[in-house]
Amino acid sequence: MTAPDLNVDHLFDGLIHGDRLSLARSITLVESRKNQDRIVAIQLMTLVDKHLQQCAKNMPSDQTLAGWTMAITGPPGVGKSTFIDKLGVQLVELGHRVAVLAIDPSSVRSGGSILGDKTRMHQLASRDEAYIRPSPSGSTHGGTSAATKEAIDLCLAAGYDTVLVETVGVGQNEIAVSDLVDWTLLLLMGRSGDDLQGIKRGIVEAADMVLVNKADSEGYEPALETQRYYQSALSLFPPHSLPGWKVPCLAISSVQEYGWENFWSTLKDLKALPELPDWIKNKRANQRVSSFQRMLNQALLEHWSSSQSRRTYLDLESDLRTGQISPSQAVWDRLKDWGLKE
Ligand SMILES: Nc1nc2c(ncn2[C@@H]2O[C@H](COP(=O)(O)OP(=O)(O)O)[C@@H](O)[C@H]2O)c(=O)[nH]1
Ligand SMILES: [Mg+2]
Repeated sequence: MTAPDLNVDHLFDGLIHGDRLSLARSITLVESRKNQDRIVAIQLMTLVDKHLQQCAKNMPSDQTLAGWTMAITGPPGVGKSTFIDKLGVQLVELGHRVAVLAIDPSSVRSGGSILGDKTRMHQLASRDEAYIRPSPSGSTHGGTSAATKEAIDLCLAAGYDTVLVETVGVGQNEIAVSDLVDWTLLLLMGRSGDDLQGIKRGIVEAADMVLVNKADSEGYEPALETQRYYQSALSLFPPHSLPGWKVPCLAISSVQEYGWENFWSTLKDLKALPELPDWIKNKRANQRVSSFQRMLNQALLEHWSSSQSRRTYLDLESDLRTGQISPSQAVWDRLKDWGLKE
């Protein structure tokens, strides 16, 4: 598919009427790095943005949680896909339409991202009310890319009221996924390490909820032990930005029933917090700003390093590496070249 073949209005129309092919095409479009695709993608995202804002305006105030987006992060093998499969099916049974964006570096490596995750999510994949999409090809190092936010918005516009993003959330150059979603859920498993399981403290701090998965059969005791450990570790963390919310750590099984009642009642407690609607509104507003900032950074860098000035750019990179120039001086010089500084 190339941009000239695309009619944006037609694509948008298909998208908001829930046509899966239009959604798939739209996501492919926003993932594309081609200039001509980007121009069409911007037109599409402008329509989508307006549409979503209109939907939000028409939403009764007790429905703040419609359009709920949640990241499920955690180390490979911890059970994210399995958890999402079970959660997704329950959400569908509650009447939700669920989209899953799976950004899984381990499956990217094996070259079979879609197969890997679709087989793990076979129950959800078989539901008409669900849409599962493997890792955006534009993502760097299997991490979260700028396109992920656009893909999330496209899913919302296509009528999926719940969007789940699966990612390891620990890549080096990636955007913190928690900056793209309403809610971040960190999945761990029992006793796979004495400390923070090799998980950087920052990842734990970004979590709004922690689950210790695989609390079944021989995994049960270790999971409970880890859950107790995290529960007390979390109590020493700075307070959560949502007033009244203490980041909980629950043990759960993604293959059995254990922990699910507790999980749903914790979500119910969350929804009952009077500050939640404002907190979400504020978070989304801030995310729009950080989204712009990220895109601006990326666009400037991409433009400069891929246009005629590429040679200069590469020379500068080499000067930076060898210490000929400091990063701050390099930025200043560039701004002067562009006429933005005297
Ligand atoms: N016993 C048990 N196994 C699980 C559970 N959740 C996932 N698994 C298994 O753990 C392995 C990795 O699961 P997967 O969902 O692919 O992990 P991901 O890499 O985090 O997405 C698979 O073999 C799953 O069947 C659980 O709650 N209990
Ligand atoms: Mg997975």
